[in-house]
Amino acid sequence: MGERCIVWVKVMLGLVYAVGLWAGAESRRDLAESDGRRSLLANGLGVTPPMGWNSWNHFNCLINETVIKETADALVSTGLAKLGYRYVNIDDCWAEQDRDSEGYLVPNRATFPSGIKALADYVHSKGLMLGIYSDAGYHTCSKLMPGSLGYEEKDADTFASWGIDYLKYDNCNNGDLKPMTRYPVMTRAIMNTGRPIFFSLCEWGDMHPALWGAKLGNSWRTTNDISDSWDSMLSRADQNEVYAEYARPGGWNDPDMLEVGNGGMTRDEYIVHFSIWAISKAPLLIGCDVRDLSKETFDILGNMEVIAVNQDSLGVQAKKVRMEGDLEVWAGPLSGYRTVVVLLNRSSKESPITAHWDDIGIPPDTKVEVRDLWEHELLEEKFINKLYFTVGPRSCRMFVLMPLRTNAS
Ligand SMILES: *[C@@H]1O[C@H](CO)[C@@H](O)[C@H](O)[C@H]1NC(C)=O
Ligand SMILES: CC(=O)N[C@H]1CO[C@H](CO)[C@@H](O)[C@@H]1O
Repeated sequence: MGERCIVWVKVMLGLVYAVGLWAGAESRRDLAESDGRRSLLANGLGVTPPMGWNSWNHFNCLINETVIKETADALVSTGLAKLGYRYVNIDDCWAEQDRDSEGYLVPNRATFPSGIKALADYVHSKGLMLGIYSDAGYHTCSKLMPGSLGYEEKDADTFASWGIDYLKYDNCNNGDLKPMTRYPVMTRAIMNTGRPIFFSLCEWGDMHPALWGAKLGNSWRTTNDISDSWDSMLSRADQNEVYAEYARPGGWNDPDMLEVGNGGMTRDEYIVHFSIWAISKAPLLIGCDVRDLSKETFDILGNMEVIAVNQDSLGVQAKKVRMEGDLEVWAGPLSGYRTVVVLLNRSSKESPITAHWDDIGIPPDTKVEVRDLWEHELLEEKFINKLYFTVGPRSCRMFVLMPLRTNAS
């Protein structure tokens, strides 16, 4: 075969390849438009995981407009707001037991006498945003207020008119109707208001919402409620990790809100909690009383370097890449060719843990420099192919690895 002929064959193959690529892209686009994978929810929110505070973990139903306002003040005065914690979210128990004669929700007259609109104005005046809570059922979980099932348009309109920025939508008292028949109705209602409202599906992971949540919400709970204990926290982390590949900008897995600062775990355990939530790209919703924040709690929740991992623009949830008994390596990619690694010792004895490049997705023989996100220092030592650290009992270490340019390249 002559050289010219070979050139022609190459050109033809190139053409076939290009046409194939084009056809592939077209058919993928057709598929996306025809099979309903397009989102009902196109609100542009949640490009990075939401950050803020929610009343439930600390206050349960013991809330009122004073505590919400004081929390907004405290988020600003502590500096947490500046670090990104901007949603102030009211959970269950904010409304009267009954709707008004026209079917509208009524803020609780005793605890929210000024109404929610006034509260939203106040929170907005602080540069923060206000979130509220309802339920895709007949009553909320406390049963102290109505749910939104059957009243989705009315309630969405109400929330929008008050200036609400975030809606957590729970799953209690649902009459055994499937989530897929209840949740999309509220998604549409919210979209119809024209106000961008972050929509948080609180379906507890019952029907694997990671598989369908991104069409309907900006985040979806993958687990039952967290409680303030090491075992509860780790089990939520584990259940949430299973769905890592479904998280992406605009839609996040939610292993429930933070317990950091509520007193049920040690400092090291809370550092594990915050580290795992951060690399899992979980919503970072503080659940303690920020009006009364210890230095220890602030140093955890306010760790800018860990927050930056959570808010990284790549938006890829980390995975558990190696387990040996209670020793685990969690890792995920960050923007700029960086990698974040958490070495986690779940046992009660100190132990060495090794992370290998082939487990954490770094090409072999890559030399990296390592930043310790809890010690806030760049390590002098450079690492090739693995890194190895001793990890305390029920503790973790957290690092960002940055590949170094070698002299050869
Ligand atoms: C408001 O709620 C907080 C927190 O539960 C409580 O300490 C305070 O007494 C309440 N204030 C009023 C006026 O009820
Ligand atoms: C030295 C030691 O026992 N450290 C522990 C940390 O985690 C794993 C899981 O049990 C244990 O194997 C190690 O024993």
